[in-house]
Amino acid sequence: MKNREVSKSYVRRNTIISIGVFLIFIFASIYLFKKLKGGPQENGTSSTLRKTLDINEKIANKAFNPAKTTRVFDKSEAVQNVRVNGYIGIEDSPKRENYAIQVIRNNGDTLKVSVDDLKKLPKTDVTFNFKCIEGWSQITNWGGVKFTDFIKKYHLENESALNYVGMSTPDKQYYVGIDRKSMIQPQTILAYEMNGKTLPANQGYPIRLIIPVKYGVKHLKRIGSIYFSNERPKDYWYERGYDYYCGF
Ligand SMILES: Nc1nc2c(c(=O)[nH]1)N[C@H]1C(S)=C(S)[C@@H](COP(=O)(O)O)O[C@H]1N2
Ligand SMILES: [Mo]
Repeated sequence: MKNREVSKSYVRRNTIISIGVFLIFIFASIYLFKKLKGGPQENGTSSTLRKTLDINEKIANKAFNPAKTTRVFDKSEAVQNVRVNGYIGIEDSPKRENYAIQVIRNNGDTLKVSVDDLKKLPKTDVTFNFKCIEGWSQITNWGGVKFTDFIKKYHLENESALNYVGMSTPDKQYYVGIDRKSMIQPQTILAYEMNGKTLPANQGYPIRLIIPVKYGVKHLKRIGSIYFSNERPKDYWYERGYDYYCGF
């Protein structure tokens, strides 16, 4: 094989190009880093990242098919020692006699739904892999009322036609906003049981949200109020820099 003759000018040109590309890369990285760090902020993170998350949400939400169910497991596969994570808004224990979910109708009226009211509706249960954005997951079992059955029973069809559902704890310390399609997915339940027993206080007694198409953050423990809106309801972790959508 003939050795290739490499001219000095060829080497020089290539060296300059290499250094040039390297410098452009470095400066672009610094620029991007500065833009993300020092640039405008929106709900606890940079506007640039926020825009990306919002675009992801639009795509995910378009593609989301509420008829498609999350993988379920046999009840026997559910863990017995269910991890407890997050105590915001559930530090004191409520008196069950006084407890009722306040549902705000579109006309401003408030509907009060007690645990006993909910228990009169058909009961379903779901065993699925509960995932937290902190990086853990576990198979858990929950029993309660399908959100769609709740809508039907209380004639909230007009309300649930709006784009979002907002929920908060009775003391308003923890709150979530969830897109309509995820809420009407058939595995979304207002849960009052875990592993066939009354919900423990630290797991949202008397009623919590279980929404298998979302990460743990959206499974609000101890629902105090529910409202419907075309605008995004406020969301505790969104305000602190997390994704609004939090779905898979
Ligand atoms: N009221 C309330 N609900 C909450 C939280 C919270 O801090 N307060 N944390 C959320 C988070 S981040 C997770 S992962 C799940 C944990 O549910 P678990 O304690 O039943 O495992 O609850 C969610 N619901
Ligand atoms: Mo979480």
